[in-house]
Amino acid sequence: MEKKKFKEQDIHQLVTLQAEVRDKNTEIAYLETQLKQHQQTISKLKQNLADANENNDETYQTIDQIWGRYDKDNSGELDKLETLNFLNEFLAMRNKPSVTIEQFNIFFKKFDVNGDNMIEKSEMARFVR
Ligand SMILES: [Ca+2]
Ligand SMILES: [Ca+2]
Repeated sequence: MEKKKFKEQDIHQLVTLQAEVRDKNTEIAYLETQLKQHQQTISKLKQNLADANENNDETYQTIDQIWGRYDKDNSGELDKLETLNFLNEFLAMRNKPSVTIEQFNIFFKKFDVNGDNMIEKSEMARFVR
């Protein structure tokens, strides 16, 4: 009697374990699906990042091309007058009217991110893009 009871317990334990294994397998399958989705998201993000870097390179190439024309004193930054010349020519290229001093000051403040009254290349990159 004692032996039989023991066996039943074992069987019960085994069934419980089997059920647990089934649950775990279901969980694994679910996690695998999730993993696949995350991997897809990651490769999409990687692609976006690669595209963004490509755009970035293009942006900097454009800036390098125009920079020399406007950075008259070769300081590596555009001061307010240099930026004004750049902006007006940039707008003319796009058939837009020149800015007023007020508009220019607003523009300048917006793009002079670090507030040193100079436009650096990194600040220009924000504008060209
Ligand atoms: Ca300069
Ligand atoms: Ca600045």
